[in-house]
Amino acid sequence: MSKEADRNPGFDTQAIHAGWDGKHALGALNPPIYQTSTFVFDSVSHAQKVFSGESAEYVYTRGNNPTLRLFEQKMAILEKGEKAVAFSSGMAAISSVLLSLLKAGDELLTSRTLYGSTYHVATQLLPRYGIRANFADLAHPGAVQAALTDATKVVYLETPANPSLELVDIAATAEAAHRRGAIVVVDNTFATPYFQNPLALGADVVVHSCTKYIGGHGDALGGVAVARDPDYIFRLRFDFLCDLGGVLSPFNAWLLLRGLKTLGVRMERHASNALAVARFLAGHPKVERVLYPGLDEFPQRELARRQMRGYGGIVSFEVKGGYDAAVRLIDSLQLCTIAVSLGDAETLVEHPASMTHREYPRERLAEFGFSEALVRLSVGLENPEDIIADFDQALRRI
Ligand code: LCS
Repeated sequence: MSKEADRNPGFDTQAIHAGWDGKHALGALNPPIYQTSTFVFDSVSHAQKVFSGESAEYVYTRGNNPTLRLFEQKMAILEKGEKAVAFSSGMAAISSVLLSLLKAGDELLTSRTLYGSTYHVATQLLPRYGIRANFADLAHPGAVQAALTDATKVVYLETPANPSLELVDIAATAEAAHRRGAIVVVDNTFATPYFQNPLALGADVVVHSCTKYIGGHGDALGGVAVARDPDYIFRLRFDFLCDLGGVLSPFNAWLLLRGLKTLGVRMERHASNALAVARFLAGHPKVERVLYPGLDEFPQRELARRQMRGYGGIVSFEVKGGYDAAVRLIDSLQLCTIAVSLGDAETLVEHPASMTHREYPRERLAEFGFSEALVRLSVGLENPEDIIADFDQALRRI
């Protein structure tokens, strides 16, 4: 903020102003893109001061860069954490966080529905390093307590989950995990900090795919981890990001900063459009069930109200007629676009069992909270009546 405020500024004000006053950039309204790989020293003794940590200046963009730092500061504020570290993608953030918190012999406890690549990390990558992943229905109260073992060091969850939209009670999970000395990591990609702050509910680390709503325009990959403990973020940056090398580019940090300015207004519109589409689908005779935390009939409606301030832009639904009907419906859409990713201005539609979640064993999808009839919809910013009209015509074709 450019001036000391005696009251806490609101979310949108912070998203626009926090960390930036333009004074150091010739008065520019927008921050510059520090498009540089390295930083210059006056002398070896100057370099020694920076390398020893005596002076907090920049060395090399793999360690930090002013454009990235501004993005990290904003994300830490918006997520109600102390510090953040940016990554080149959501997966770079997630894999680095998991590798930083687990070692051979440890166990990861995770919710049964996860984004496909995160599921792959848990089931394929971590076991190669002697780390076991246990899956449980963490949406079920009491499940976390029953599934925790002495070896569980991390409880990892998505809420709402991709693609089932199942919720996990963050506060209750954190309480149970902390009692057994485990750390809780929450992927907050679907809700965004505009609608949910897991750290304020007791989680230890929040991760995001910033590729989605944070950027908001489908033009940049990025990720971030935010924590309450600044020492953890320091270690994550220097012991993992710097060595594994999944660094965000300055240009993408700038695009994400631009996206953050409109996150609040975009999320309001994504959510109101999603509710309108979800209500239309819920009333349609060819639709079996609709999953959207903002619908009154959503099975975890009370939890949604308790831990979220709004319900986001993702709607999943099952059509009557299974796989064939789902595929025919998707192929019949004219305005809505068939694509993975989510959180963009365009309404994006995909078939998780064939696309993002094809790693999941087909015959056991029900165990993971979805089915081959499931269609996932990232409701965009178009006029809602046009999105609904497209689904109306496509549903007529099945
Ligand atoms: N977490 C969630 C909840 C996600 O949905 C994704 C990507 C990631 C993490 C990974 O982020 P990335 O590395 O792509 O920035 N989800 C995608 C999806 O559902 N379709 O395409 C990508």
